[in-house]
Amino acid sequence: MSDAAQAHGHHGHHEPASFVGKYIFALDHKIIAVQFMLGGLFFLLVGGSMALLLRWQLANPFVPVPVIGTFLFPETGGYLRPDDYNIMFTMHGTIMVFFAITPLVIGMFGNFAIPLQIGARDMAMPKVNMLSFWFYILGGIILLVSLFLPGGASHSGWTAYPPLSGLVGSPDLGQTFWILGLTLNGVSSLMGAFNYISTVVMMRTKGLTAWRLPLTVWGLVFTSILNLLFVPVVAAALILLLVDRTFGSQFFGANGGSTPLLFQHLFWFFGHPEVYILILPVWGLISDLIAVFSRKPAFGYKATVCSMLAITAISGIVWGHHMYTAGISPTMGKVFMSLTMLVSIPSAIFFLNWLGTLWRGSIRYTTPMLFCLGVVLVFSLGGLTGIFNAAEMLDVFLHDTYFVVGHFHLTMAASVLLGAFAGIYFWYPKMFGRRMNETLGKIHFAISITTILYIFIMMMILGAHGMMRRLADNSNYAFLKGLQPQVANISWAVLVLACAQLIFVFNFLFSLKAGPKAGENPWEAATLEWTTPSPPPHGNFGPVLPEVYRGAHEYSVPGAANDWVPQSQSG
Ligand code: HEM
Ligand SMILES: [Cu+2]
Repeated sequence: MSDAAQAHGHHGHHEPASFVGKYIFALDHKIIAVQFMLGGLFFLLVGGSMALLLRWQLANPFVPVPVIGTFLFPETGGYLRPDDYNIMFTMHGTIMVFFAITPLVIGMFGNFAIPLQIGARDMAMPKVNMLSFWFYILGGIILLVSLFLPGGASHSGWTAYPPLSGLVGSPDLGQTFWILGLTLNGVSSLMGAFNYISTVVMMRTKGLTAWRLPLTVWGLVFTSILNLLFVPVVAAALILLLVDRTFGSQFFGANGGSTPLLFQHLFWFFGHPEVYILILPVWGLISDLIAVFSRKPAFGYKATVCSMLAITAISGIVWGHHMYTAGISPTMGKVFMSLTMLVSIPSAIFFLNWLGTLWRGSIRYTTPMLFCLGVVLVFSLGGLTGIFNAAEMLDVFLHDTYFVVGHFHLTMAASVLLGAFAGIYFWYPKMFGRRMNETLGKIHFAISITTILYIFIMMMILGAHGMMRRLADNSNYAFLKGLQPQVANISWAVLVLACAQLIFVFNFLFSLKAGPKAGENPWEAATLEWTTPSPPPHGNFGPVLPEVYRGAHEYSVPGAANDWVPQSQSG
Protein backbone atom coordinates (compact mmCIF):
# COMPACT_ATOMS: atom_id res chain seq x y z
CA MET A 1 0.00 0.00 0.00
CA SER A 2 1.39 3.40 -0.94
CA ASP A 3 2.07 6.15 1.56
CA ALA A 4 -0.46 8.35 -0.22
CA ALA A 5 -3.20 5.74 0.12
CA GLN A 6 -2.41 5.33 3.81
CA ALA A 7 -2.45 9.06 4.40
CA HIS A 8 -5.99 9.15 3.02
CA GLY A 9 -7.05 6.42 5.38
CA HIS A 10 -7.91 3.98 2.59
CA HIS A 11 -7.02 0.46 3.48
CA GLY A 12 -8.86 -1.94 1.26
CA HIS A 13 -12.34 -1.76 2.75
CA HIS A 14 -14.73 0.84 4.07
CA GLU A 15 -16.64 0.52 7.27
CA PRO A 16 -19.81 -1.42 6.39
CA ALA A 17 -23.12 0.13 7.35
CA SER A 18 -25.30 -2.93 7.94
CA PHE A 19 -25.25 -5.01 11.13
CA VAL A 20 -24.54 -8.19 9.18
CA GLY A 21 -21.66 -6.60 7.30
CA LYS A 22 -20.22 -5.04 10.41
CA TYR A 23 -20.57 -7.79 13.00
CA ILE A 24 -21.41 -11.09 11.28
CA PHE A 25 -19.29 -11.19 8.15
CA ALA A 26 -16.93 -8.67 9.66
CA LEU A 27 -13.77 -7.65 7.83
CA ASP A 28 -12.41 -5.35 10.54
CA HIS A 29 -9.69 -7.25 12.41
CA LYS A 30 -10.80 -5.81 15.78
CA ILE A 31 -14.30 -7.20 15.37
CA ILE A 32 -12.97 -10.53 14.16
CA ALA A 33 -10.78 -10.56 17.28
CA VAL A 34 -13.88 -10.12 19.44
CA GLN A 35 -15.65 -12.84 17.45
CA PHE A 36 -12.78 -15.25 18.11
CA MET A 37 -12.82 -14.26 21.76
CA LEU A 38 -16.55 -14.91 22.15
CA GLY A 39 -16.28 -18.16 20.17
CA GLY A 40 -13.37 -19.30 22.32
CA LEU A 41 -15.16 -18.41 25.56
CA PHE A 42 -18.29 -20.23 24.39
CA PHE A 43 -16.35 -23.40 23.65
CA LEU A 44 -14.47 -22.97 26.92
CA LEU A 45 -17.86 -23.16 28.59
CA VAL A 46 -18.79 -26.28 26.60
CA GLY A 47 -15.43 -28.00 27.17
CA GLY A 48 -15.43 -26.91 30.81
CA SER A 49 -18.89 -28.36 31.37
CA MET A 50 -17.61 -31.61 29.91
CA ALA A 51 -14.69 -31.52 32.36
CA LEU A 52 -17.26 -31.10 35.15
CA LEU A 53 -19.16 -34.14 33.89
CA LEU A 54 -15.95 -36.16 33.79
CA ARG A 55 -15.09 -35.10 37.32
CA TRP A 56 -18.63 -35.78 38.47
CA GLN A 57 -18.39 -39.32 37.19
CA LEU A 58 -14.94 -39.83 38.72
CA ALA A 59 -16.08 -38.54 42.10
CA ASN A 60 -19.12 -40.82 42.11
CA PRO A 61 -18.24 -43.86 40.05
CA PHE A 62 -21.29 -45.76 41.35
CA VAL A 63 -23.84 -43.15 42.28
CA PRO A 64 -26.42 -42.43 39.58
CA VAL A 65 -26.71 -38.77 38.61
CA PRO A 66 -30.39 -38.62 37.79
CA VAL A 67 -31.05 -35.19 36.34
CA ILE A 68 -28.22 -34.40 33.93
CA GLY A 69 -27.31 -38.03 33.33
CA THR A 70 -30.74 -39.15 32.22
CA PHE A 71 -31.24 -35.98 30.22
CA LEU A 72 -28.09 -36.49 28.19
CA PHE A 73 -28.02 -40.25 28.10
CA PRO A 74 -31.58 -41.49 28.55
CA GLU A 75 -30.77 -45.15 28.14
CA THR A 76 -28.11 -45.25 30.84
CA GLY A 77 -30.32 -44.99 33.88
CA GLY A 78 -28.21 -42.21 35.37
CA TYR A 79 -24.43 -42.14 35.37
CA LEU A 80 -21.95 -41.96 32.51
CA ARG A 81 -21.50 -45.36 30.94
CA PRO A 82 -17.83 -46.11 30.30
CA ASP A 83 -18.25 -45.32 26.63
CA ASP A 84 -19.96 -42.01 27.41
CA TYR A 85 -16.95 -41.23 29.55
CA ASN A 86 -14.79 -41.95 26.49
CA ILE A 87 -16.89 -39.58 24.40
CA MET A 88 -16.69 -36.90 27.07
CA PHE A 89 -12.91 -36.89 27.44
CA THR A 90 -12.47 -37.07 23.68
CA MET A 91 -14.76 -34.13 23.08
CA HIS A 92 -13.45 -32.22 26.10
CA GLY A 93 -9.84 -32.54 24.93
CA THR A 94 -10.63 -31.77 21.29
CA ILE A 95 -12.87 -28.82 22.05
CA MET A 96 -10.54 -27.30 24.62
CA VAL A 97 -7.42 -27.55 22.46
CA PHE A 98 -8.79 -26.62 19.04
CA PHE A 99 -11.97 -24.69 19.69
CA ALA A 100 -11.39 -22.87 23.01
CA ILE A 101 -7.69 -22.18 23.55
CA THR A 102 -6.62 -21.87 19.90
CA PRO A 103 -9.17 -19.15 19.02
CA LEU A 104 -8.37 -17.28 22.24
CA VAL A 105 -4.60 -17.05 22.04
CA ILE A 106 -4.21 -17.16 18.26
CA GLY A 107 -7.48 -15.89 16.77
CA MET A 108 -8.06 -13.20 19.36
CA PHE A 109 -4.46 -12.23 20.18
CA GLY A 110 -3.39 -12.38 16.54
CA ASN A 111 -6.27 -10.36 15.21
CA PHE A 112 -6.32 -7.78 17.91
CA ALA A 113 -2.62 -7.29 18.48
CA ILE A 114 -0.92 -7.67 15.13
CA PRO A 115 -2.34 -4.78 13.06
CA LEU A 116 -2.54 -2.42 16.05
CA GLN A 117 0.93 -3.20 17.35
CA ILE A 118 2.63 -2.89 13.98
CA GLY A 119 0.81 0.34 13.13
CA ALA A 120 -1.32 -1.08 10.30
CA ARG A 121 -4.92 -0.33 9.45
CA ASP A 122 -5.99 -3.96 9.17
CA MET A 123 -4.76 -7.41 8.24
CA ALA A 124 -3.19 -7.99 4.84
CA MET A 125 -6.17 -10.12 3.74
CA PRO A 126 -9.35 -9.12 5.57
CA LYS A 127 -11.61 -11.49 3.62
CA VAL A 128 -9.39 -14.48 4.30
CA ASN A 129 -9.50 -13.36 7.91
CA MET A 130 -13.29 -13.44 7.90
CA LEU A 131 -13.29 -16.88 6.25
CA SER A 132 -10.85 -18.14 8.85
CA PHE A 133 -13.34 -17.29 11.58
CA TRP A 134 -16.29 -18.91 9.81
CA PHE A 135 -14.37 -22.12 9.00
CA TYR A 136 -13.63 -22.34 12.71
CA ILE A 137 -17.31 -21.88 13.59
CA LEU A 138 -18.41 -24.41 10.96
CA GLY A 139 -15.96 -26.97 12.34
CA GLY A 140 -17.24 -26.29 15.85
CA ILE A 141 -20.87 -26.74 14.83
CA ILE A 142 -20.07 -30.07 13.15
CA LEU A 143 -18.37 -31.22 16.34
CA LEU A 144 -21.29 -30.16 18.53
CA VAL A 145 -23.81 -31.80 16.20
CA SER A 146 -21.85 -35.05 16.41
CA LEU A 147 -22.74 -35.29 20.11
CA PHE A 148 -26.34 -35.98 19.09
CA LEU A 149 -25.68 -38.60 16.42
CA PRO A 150 -27.20 -42.04 17.04
CA GLY A 151 -23.86 -43.66 17.93
CA GLY A 152 -22.67 -40.62 19.86
CA ALA A 153 -19.62 -38.51 19.12
CA SER A 154 -16.08 -39.75 18.64
CA HIS A 155 -14.77 -41.81 21.52
CA SER A 156 -11.25 -42.49 20.36
CA GLY A 157 -9.49 -39.80 22.41
CA TRP A 158 -8.28 -36.48 21.06
CA THR A 159 -5.40 -38.40 19.45
CA ALA A 160 -7.74 -40.51 17.26
CA TYR A 161 -5.36 -43.45 16.97
CA PRO A 162 -6.48 -46.14 14.54
CA PRO A 163 -7.79 -48.79 14.91
CA LEU A 164 -9.56 -47.14 17.87
CA SER A 165 -10.79 -44.39 15.57
CA GLY A 166 -12.59 -46.83 13.36
CA LEU A 167 -11.85 -49.82 11.25
CA VAL A 168 -12.50 -50.18 7.57
CA GLY A 169 -16.06 -49.33 6.68
CA SER A 170 -16.71 -48.28 10.25
CA PRO A 171 -20.33 -47.22 10.63
CA ASP A 172 -19.52 -44.83 13.40
CA LEU A 173 -20.47 -41.42 12.14
CA GLY A 174 -19.22 -39.52 15.20
CA GLN A 175 -15.62 -40.15 14.17
CA THR A 176 -16.31 -38.99 10.63
CA PHE A 177 -17.81 -35.75 11.92
CA TRP A 178 -14.82 -35.36 14.24
CA ILE A 179 -12.43 -35.65 11.29
CA LEU A 180 -14.42 -33.13 9.26
CA GLY A 181 -14.69 -30.66 12.14
CA LEU A 182 -10.98 -30.85 12.83
CA THR A 183 -10.03 -30.51 9.18
CA LEU A 184 -12.11 -27.33 8.90
CA ASN A 185 -10.47 -26.05 12.06
CA GLY A 186 -7.07 -26.78 10.48
CA VAL A 187 -8.01 -24.84 7.34
CA SER A 188 -9.01 -21.95 9.58
CA SER A 189 -5.64 -22.05 11.34
CA LEU A 190 -3.79 -22.11 8.02
CA MET A 191 -5.70 -19.10 6.70
CA GLY A 192 -4.93 -17.25 9.91
CA ALA A 193 -1.26 -18.22 9.80
CA PHE A 194 -0.44 -16.95 6.33
CA ASN A 195 -2.48 -13.82 6.96
CA TYR A 196 -0.55 -13.05 10.15
CA ILE A 197 2.83 -13.64 8.53
CA SER A 198 1.97 -11.57 5.45
CA THR A 199 0.67 -8.76 7.63
CA VAL A 200 3.80 -8.62 9.77
CA VAL A 201 6.10 -8.87 6.77
CA MET A 202 4.29 -6.38 4.53
CA MET A 203 2.51 -3.86 6.70
CA ARG A 204 4.75 -2.67 9.50
CA THR A 205 4.73 1.07 9.93
CA LYS A 206 7.73 3.30 9.35
CA GLY A 207 10.61 2.59 11.70
CA LEU A 208 9.24 -0.70 13.03
CA THR A 209 12.14 -2.95 12.09
CA ALA A 210 12.16 -6.64 12.97
CA TRP A 211 14.18 -6.09 16.16
CA ARG A 212 11.67 -3.52 17.33
CA LEU A 213 8.61 -5.73 17.06
CA PRO A 214 6.78 -6.32 20.32
CA LEU A 215 7.46 -9.83 21.67
CA THR A 216 3.72 -10.52 21.38
CA VAL A 217 4.03 -10.14 17.62
CA TRP A 218 7.14 -12.33 17.53
CA GLY A 219 5.33 -15.07 19.43
CA LEU A 220 2.44 -14.96 16.97
CA VAL A 221 4.81 -15.05 14.00
CA PHE A 222 6.55 -18.20 15.26
CA THR A 223 3.19 -19.78 16.07
CA SER A 224 2.07 -19.07 12.52
CA ILE A 225 5.24 -20.64 11.11
CA LEU A 226 4.59 -23.77 13.17
CA ASN A 227 0.98 -23.84 12.01
CA LEU A 228 2.04 -23.59 8.37
CA LEU A 229 4.59 -26.37 8.79
CA PHE A 230 2.63 -28.87 10.86
CA VAL A 231 -1.13 -28.42 10.41
CA PRO A 232 -0.91 -29.77 6.84
CA VAL A 233 0.68 -32.93 8.24
CA VAL A 234 -2.16 -33.67 10.63
CA ALA A 235 -4.70 -32.65 7.99
CA ALA A 236 -3.16 -35.17 5.60
CA ALA A 237 -3.19 -37.84 8.30
CA LEU A 238 -6.86 -37.14 9.06
CA ILE A 239 -7.85 -37.30 5.41
CA LEU A 240 -5.99 -40.60 4.96
CA LEU A 241 -7.78 -41.86 8.06
CA LEU A 242 -11.08 -40.80 6.54
CA VAL A 243 -10.24 -42.64 3.31
CA ASP A 244 -9.27 -45.74 5.29
CA ARG A 245 -12.52 -45.72 7.19
CA THR A 246 -14.78 -44.92 4.27
CA PHE A 247 -13.21 -46.66 1.28
CA GLY A 248 -11.25 -49.43 2.93
CA SER A 249 -7.76 -48.28 1.96
CA GLN A 250 -4.90 -49.41 4.20
CA PHE A 251 -2.80 -46.33 4.89
CA PHE A 252 -2.88 -47.15 8.58
CA GLY A 253 -4.04 -50.75 8.42
CA ALA A 254 -1.75 -53.69 9.09
CA ASN A 255 -3.31 -55.73 6.29
CA GLY A 256 -1.86 -53.75 3.44
CA GLY A 257 1.69 -53.83 4.80
CA SER A 258 1.34 -50.51 6.60
CA THR A 259 1.00 -50.04 10.34
CA PRO A 260 -1.29 -48.09 12.68
CA LEU A 261 1.94 -46.75 14.20
CA LEU A 262 2.32 -44.53 11.14
CA PHE A 263 -0.69 -42.53 12.28
CA GLN A 264 0.88 -41.99 15.69
CA HIS A 265 4.02 -40.64 14.03
CA LEU A 266 2.03 -38.24 11.86
CA PHE A 267 -0.23 -37.17 14.71
CA TRP A 268 2.61 -36.39 17.12
CA PHE A 269 4.78 -34.85 14.42
CA PHE A 270 2.04 -32.21 14.55
CA GLY A 271 0.90 -32.83 18.13
CA HIS A 272 4.08 -31.87 19.90
CA PRO A 273 4.54 -28.59 17.99
CA GLU A 274 0.86 -27.93 18.78
CA VAL A 275 1.87 -27.36 22.38
CA TYR A 276 4.22 -24.61 21.24
CA ILE A 277 1.67 -23.32 18.76
CA LEU A 278 -0.48 -22.63 21.81
CA ILE A 279 2.15 -21.43 24.25
CA LEU A 280 4.25 -19.14 22.03
CA PRO A 281 1.61 -16.37 21.77
CA VAL A 282 1.29 -16.54 25.55
CA TRP A 283 5.05 -16.40 26.08
CA GLY A 284 5.25 -13.42 23.76
CA LEU A 285 2.41 -11.63 25.49
CA ILE A 286 3.66 -12.18 29.01
CA SER A 287 7.18 -11.14 28.03
CA ASP A 288 5.72 -7.78 26.98
CA LEU A 289 3.31 -7.50 29.90
CA ILE A 290 5.85 -8.35 32.58
CA ALA A 291 7.92 -5.52 31.13
CA VAL A 292 4.99 -3.09 31.12
CA PHE A 293 4.07 -3.86 34.70
CA SER A 294 7.66 -3.87 35.94
CA ARG A 295 8.15 -0.45 34.31
CA LYS A 296 11.25 -1.69 32.49
CA PRO A 297 12.13 -2.78 28.96
CA ALA A 298 11.98 -6.55 28.48
CA PHE A 299 15.26 -8.06 29.68
CA GLY A 300 17.17 -9.98 26.99
CA TYR A 301 14.83 -9.05 24.14
CA LYS A 302 16.98 -10.60 21.43
CA ALA A 303 17.69 -13.70 23.49
CA THR A 304 13.94 -14.14 23.94
CA VAL A 305 13.34 -13.95 20.19
CA CYS A 306 16.20 -16.38 19.56
CA SER A 307 14.75 -18.77 22.14
CA MET A 308 11.43 -18.64 20.33
CA LEU A 309 13.26 -19.49 17.12
CA ALA A 310 15.10 -22.35 18.83
CA ILE A 311 11.87 -23.74 20.28
CA THR A 312 10.20 -23.50 16.89
CA ALA A 313 13.03 -25.52 15.37
CA ILE A 314 13.40 -28.11 18.14
CA SER A 315 9.67 -28.69 18.47
CA GLY A 316 9.68 -30.48 15.12
CA ILE A 317 12.14 -33.19 16.14
CA VAL A 318 10.92 -34.46 19.50
CA TRP A 319 7.57 -36.11 18.72
CA GLY A 320 8.81 -39.62 19.52
CA HIS A 321 8.66 -38.91 23.27
CA HIS A 322 4.91 -39.57 23.02
CA MET A 323 5.60 -43.04 21.68
CA TYR A 324 8.19 -44.56 24.03
CA THR A 325 5.79 -47.37 24.92
CA ALA A 326 4.25 -47.77 21.48
CA GLY A 327 6.87 -50.20 20.28
CA ILE A 328 9.40 -47.90 18.64
CA SER A 329 13.02 -49.00 18.71
CA PRO A 330 14.81 -48.35 22.02
CA THR A 331 17.56 -46.55 20.12
CA MET A 332 15.03 -44.09 18.75
CA GLY A 333 13.75 -43.68 22.30
CA LYS A 334 17.21 -42.54 23.39
CA VAL A 335 17.46 -40.16 20.44
CA PHE A 336 14.07 -38.61 21.16
CA MET A 337 14.87 -38.40 24.86
CA SER A 338 18.07 -36.44 24.19
CA LEU A 339 16.41 -34.14 21.70
CA THR A 340 13.53 -33.50 24.09
CA MET A 341 15.88 -32.50 26.88
CA LEU A 342 17.26 -29.83 24.51
CA VAL A 343 13.98 -27.92 24.85
CA SER A 344 15.01 -27.08 28.42
CA ILE A 345 17.70 -24.71 27.16
CA PRO A 346 15.55 -22.13 25.36
CA SER A 347 12.84 -22.58 28.00
CA ALA A 348 15.32 -21.75 30.74
CA ILE A 349 16.42 -18.66 28.82
CA PHE A 350 12.81 -17.53 28.76
CA PHE A 351 12.49 -17.90 32.50
CA LEU A 352 15.75 -16.14 33.21
CA ASN A 353 14.65 -13.26 31.00
CA TRP A 354 11.34 -12.93 32.81
CA LEU A 355 13.17 -12.91 36.13
CA GLY A 356 15.60 -10.38 34.67
CA THR A 357 12.71 -8.13 33.70
CA LEU A 358 11.15 -8.41 37.15
CA TRP A 359 14.46 -7.84 38.90
CA ARG A 360 14.43 -4.45 40.62
CA GLY A 361 11.39 -3.36 38.61
CA SER A 362 8.67 -1.19 40.13
CA ILE A 363 6.16 -3.99 39.88
CA ARG A 364 2.47 -3.19 39.56
CA TYR A 365 0.33 -6.12 40.59
CA THR A 366 -2.56 -5.45 38.24
CA THR A 367 -4.92 -8.26 37.22
CA PRO A 368 -3.20 -8.94 33.88
CA MET A 369 0.19 -8.94 35.65
CA LEU A 370 -1.06 -11.47 38.21
CA PHE A 371 -2.24 -13.74 35.41
CA CYS A 372 1.19 -13.39 33.76
CA LEU A 373 2.95 -14.38 36.98
CA GLY A 374 0.48 -17.27 37.18
CA VAL A 375 1.60 -18.44 33.76
CA VAL A 376 5.25 -18.32 34.85
CA LEU A 377 4.51 -20.37 37.97
CA VAL A 378 2.21 -22.92 36.37
CA PHE A 379 4.32 -23.38 33.27
CA SER A 380 7.48 -23.85 35.30
CA LEU A 381 5.77 -26.65 37.24
CA GLY A 382 4.52 -28.19 34.01
CA GLY A 383 7.88 -27.81 32.33
CA LEU A 384 9.85 -29.32 35.19
CA THR A 385 7.52 -32.31 35.49
CA GLY A 386 7.85 -32.76 31.74
CA ILE A 387 11.44 -33.81 32.33
CA PHE A 388 10.13 -36.92 34.12
CA ASN A 389 7.96 -37.79 31.14
CA ALA A 390 10.81 -37.10 28.76
CA ALA A 391 13.03 -39.61 30.56
CA GLU A 392 12.22 -42.83 28.72
CA MET A 393 12.79 -45.15 31.68
CA LEU A 394 10.47 -43.13 33.92
CA ASP A 395 7.85 -42.65 31.26
CA VAL A 396 7.43 -46.41 30.92
CA PHE A 397 5.77 -46.21 34.34
CA LEU A 398 4.18 -42.78 34.07
CA HIS A 399 2.69 -43.32 30.63
CA ASP A 400 -1.12 -43.34 30.58
CA THR A 401 -1.36 -42.35 34.24
CA TYR A 402 -2.75 -39.16 35.73
CA PHE A 403 0.84 -37.94 36.01
CA VAL A 404 0.63 -37.22 32.29
CA VAL A 405 -2.83 -35.68 32.63
CA GLY A 406 -1.59 -33.36 35.40
CA HIS A 407 1.56 -32.49 33.47
CA PHE A 408 -0.09 -31.61 30.20
CA HIS A 409 -2.90 -29.68 31.84
CA LEU A 410 -0.30 -27.52 33.61
CA THR A 411 1.73 -26.85 30.46
CA MET A 412 -0.92 -26.71 27.78
CA ALA A 413 -4.27 -26.15 29.46
CA ALA A 414 -3.74 -24.06 32.58
CA SER A 415 -0.86 -21.87 31.41
CA VAL A 416 -2.47 -21.10 28.08
CA LEU A 417 -5.78 -20.40 29.78
CA LEU A 418 -4.16 -18.08 32.32
CA GLY A 419 -2.35 -16.39 29.44
CA ALA A 420 -5.64 -15.97 27.57
CA PHE A 421 -7.12 -14.28 30.64
CA ALA A 422 -4.05 -12.02 30.91
CA GLY A 423 -4.68 -10.96 27.32
CA ILE A 424 -8.38 -10.38 27.85
CA TYR A 425 -7.89 -8.31 31.01
CA PHE A 426 -5.09 -6.35 29.33
CA TRP A 427 -6.84 -5.54 26.03
CA TYR A 428 -10.41 -5.26 27.31
CA PRO A 429 -10.09 -1.47 27.83
CA LYS A 430 -8.75 -1.10 24.30
CA MET A 431 -11.46 -3.35 22.84
CA PHE A 432 -14.44 -1.81 24.60
CA GLY A 433 -13.22 1.55 25.89
CA ARG A 434 -13.98 0.67 29.50
CA ARG A 435 -11.98 -0.93 32.30
CA MET A 436 -12.82 -4.14 34.08
CA ASN A 437 -13.09 -4.17 37.85
CA GLU A 438 -9.65 -4.85 39.33
CA THR A 439 -10.86 -6.28 42.64
CA LEU A 440 -13.10 -8.83 40.95
CA GLY A 441 -10.23 -9.61 38.58
CA LYS A 442 -7.89 -10.31 41.47
CA ILE A 443 -10.43 -12.53 43.21
CA HIS A 444 -10.92 -14.41 39.94
CA PHE A 445 -7.16 -14.85 39.74
CA ALA A 446 -6.68 -15.92 43.37
CA ILE A 447 -9.32 -18.65 43.25
CA SER A 448 -8.27 -19.84 39.80
CA ILE A 449 -4.57 -20.17 40.60
CA THR A 450 -5.06 -22.00 43.91
CA THR A 451 -7.57 -24.49 42.51
CA ILE A 452 -5.54 -25.03 39.33
CA LEU A 453 -2.40 -25.80 41.33
CA TYR A 454 -4.29 -28.13 43.66
CA ILE A 455 -6.13 -29.96 40.86
CA PHE A 456 -3.22 -30.65 38.58
CA ILE A 457 -0.53 -31.24 41.20
CA MET A 458 -2.88 -33.70 42.89
CA MET A 459 -3.46 -35.41 39.55
CA MET A 460 0.30 -35.87 39.17
CA ILE A 461 0.57 -37.30 42.68
CA LEU A 462 -2.28 -39.72 42.00
CA GLY A 463 -0.63 -40.66 38.72
CA ALA A 464 2.62 -41.43 40.46
CA HIS A 465 0.56 -43.74 42.69
CA GLY A 466 -0.70 -45.60 39.66
CA MET A 467 -4.02 -43.92 38.93
CA MET A 468 -4.69 -44.60 35.25
CA ARG A 469 -6.07 -42.08 32.79
CA ARG A 470 -9.04 -42.54 30.46
CA LEU A 471 -10.64 -44.71 33.12
CA ALA A 472 -14.29 -44.11 33.97
CA ASP A 473 -14.37 -46.10 37.18
CA ASN A 474 -11.33 -46.82 39.32
CA SER A 475 -13.34 -48.81 41.86
CA ASN A 476 -12.94 -51.90 39.70
CA TYR A 477 -9.27 -51.96 40.63
CA ALA A 478 -8.48 -52.86 44.22
CA PHE A 479 -5.15 -51.02 44.21
CA LEU A 480 -6.78 -47.79 43.05
CA LYS A 481 -9.75 -47.86 45.40
CA GLY A 482 -7.79 -46.27 48.23
CA LEU A 483 -7.18 -43.18 46.09
CA GLN A 484 -10.90 -42.39 45.78
CA PRO A 485 -11.02 -39.68 48.49
CA GLN A 486 -8.32 -37.69 46.68
CA VAL A 487 -10.05 -38.24 43.36
CA ALA A 488 -13.24 -36.79 44.83
CA ASN A 489 -11.35 -33.85 46.35
CA ILE A 490 -10.03 -32.92 42.92
CA SER A 491 -13.60 -32.86 41.64
CA TRP A 492 -14.65 -30.48 44.42
CA ALA A 493 -11.76 -28.18 43.54
CA VAL A 494 -12.85 -28.27 39.90
CA LEU A 495 -16.32 -27.17 40.96
CA VAL A 496 -14.82 -24.22 42.85
CA LEU A 497 -12.66 -23.35 39.84
CA ALA A 498 -15.72 -23.42 37.60
CA CYS A 499 -17.70 -21.15 39.93
CA ALA A 500 -14.82 -18.66 40.01
CA GLN A 501 -15.20 -18.26 36.26
CA LEU A 502 -18.66 -16.80 36.89
CA ILE A 503 -16.91 -13.87 38.58
CA PHE A 504 -15.09 -13.28 35.31
CA VAL A 505 -18.29 -13.52 33.27
CA PHE A 506 -20.02 -11.04 35.57
CA ASN A 507 -17.05 -8.66 35.50
CA PHE A 508 -16.85 -8.88 31.72
CA LEU A 509 -20.54 -8.12 31.13
CA PHE A 510 -20.94 -5.60 33.94
CA SER A 511 -17.90 -3.55 32.88
CA LEU A 512 -19.19 -3.23 29.31
CA LYS A 513 -21.82 -0.85 30.67
CA ALA A 514 -20.54 0.26 34.06
CA GLY A 515 -16.75 0.11 33.86
CA PRO A 516 -14.88 3.41 34.19
CA LYS A 517 -13.87 4.95 30.86
CA ALA A 518 -10.43 3.73 29.86
CA GLY A 519 -8.81 6.58 27.99
CA GLU A 520 -6.09 5.95 25.44
CA ASN A 521 -3.49 4.27 27.60
CA PRO A 522 -4.75 3.07 30.98
CA TRP A 523 -1.81 0.69 31.62
CA GLU A 524 0.83 3.22 30.53
CA ALA A 525 2.14 0.72 28.01
CA ALA A 526 4.38 1.68 25.12
CA THR A 527 3.16 -0.46 22.22
CA LEU A 528 1.31 1.23 19.39
CA GLU A 529 -2.24 0.09 20.18
CA TRP A 530 -2.11 2.45 23.17
CA THR A 531 -1.54 5.52 21.00
CA THR A 532 -5.01 5.45 19.49
CA PRO A 533 -8.45 5.96 21.10
CA SER A 534 -10.17 3.14 23.01
CA PRO A 535 -11.85 1.52 21.16
CA PRO A 536 -9.81 2.39 18.06
CA PRO A 537 -11.74 3.79 15.09
CA HIS A 538 -12.25 1.81 11.88
CA GLY A 539 -8.79 1.95 10.32
CA ASN A 540 -7.17 2.03 13.78
CA PHE A 541 -5.24 5.28 13.60
CA GLY A 542 -5.95 8.83 12.49
CA PRO A 543 -5.08 9.97 8.97
CA VAL A 544 -1.36 9.63 9.71
CA LEU A 545 0.03 6.30 10.87
CA PRO A 546 2.24 6.36 13.96
CA GLU A 547 5.97 6.07 13.49
CA VAL A 548 8.46 4.30 15.66
CA TYR A 549 11.81 5.75 16.59
CA ARG A 550 14.63 5.08 19.02
CA GLY A 551 15.82 1.62 19.94
CA ALA A 552 13.83 -1.59 19.91
CA HIS A 553 11.75 -2.57 22.90
CA GLU A 554 12.40 0.68 24.72
CA TYR A 555 11.03 2.58 21.76
CA SER A 556 8.93 5.56 22.42
CA VAL A 557 5.91 6.47 20.39
CA PRO A 558 4.67 9.98 19.75
CA GLY A 559 2.07 10.95 22.29
CA ALA A 560 2.37 7.91 24.53
CA ALA A 561 3.01 8.29 28.22
CA ASN A 562 6.47 6.85 28.36
CA ASP A 563 8.02 6.33 31.75
CA TRP A 564 9.28 3.01 30.60
CA VAL A 565 12.94 3.53 31.42
CA PRO A 566 15.37 1.12 33.02
CA GLN A 567 15.29 1.30 36.79
CA SER A 568 19.05 1.69 37.03
CA GLN A 569 18.91 4.92 35.03
CA SER A 570 16.23 6.55 37.11
CA GLY A 571 18.20 5.89 40.25
C1 HEM B 1 -9.28 -26.35 33.92
C2 HEM B 1 -10.16 -27.29 34.02
C3 HEM B 1 -9.97 -28.66 33.39
C4 HEM B 1 -10.24 -29.82 34.01
C5 HEM B 1 -10.76 -30.00 35.41
C6 HEM B 1 -9.95 -30.88 33.09
C7 HEM B 1 -10.13 -32.23 33.35
C8 HEM B 1 -9.86 -33.25 32.50
C9 HEM B 1 -10.14 -34.63 32.73
C10 HEM B 1 -10.82 -35.18 33.98
C11 HEM B 1 -9.72 -35.34 31.67
C12 HEM B 1 -9.84 -36.83 31.44
C13 HEM B 1 -8.64 -37.52 31.94
C14 HEM B 1 -8.72 -38.97 31.66
O1 HEM B 1 -9.69 -39.64 32.00
O2 HEM B 1 -7.74 -39.46 31.06
C15 HEM B 1 -9.15 -34.40 30.74
C16 HEM B 1 -8.56 -34.73 29.54
C17 HEM B 1 -8.02 -33.82 28.66
N1 HEM B 1 -8.04 -32.44 28.77
FE1 HEM B 1 -8.78 -31.40 30.35
N2 HEM B 1 -9.48 -30.34 31.93
C18 HEM B 1 -9.49 -28.97 32.07
C19 HEM B 1 -9.09 -28.05 31.12
C20 HEM B 1 -8.51 -28.36 29.91
C21 HEM B 1 -8.05 -27.40 28.95
C22 HEM B 1 -8.14 -25.87 29.09
C23 HEM B 1 -7.53 -28.11 27.93
C24 HEM B 1 -6.95 -27.53 26.67
C25 HEM B 1 -5.78 -27.27 26.37
C26 HEM B 1 -7.65 -29.51 28.23
C27 HEM B 1 -7.21 -30.55 27.43
C28 HEM B 1 -7.41 -31.89 27.69
C29 HEM B 1 -6.95 -32.97 26.83
C30 HEM B 1 -6.21 -32.81 25.51
C31 HEM B 1 -7.35 -34.17 27.43
C32 HEM B 1 -7.06 -35.57 26.94
C33 HEM B 1 -8.24 -36.18 26.31
C34 HEM B 1 -7.89 -37.56 25.92
O3 HEM B 1 -7.40 -38.34 26.76
O4 HEM B 1 -8.10 -37.89 24.73
N3 HEM B 1 -8.26 -29.64 29.44
N4 HEM B 1 -9.25 -33.13 31.26
CU1 LIG C 1 5.49 -33.64 23.08
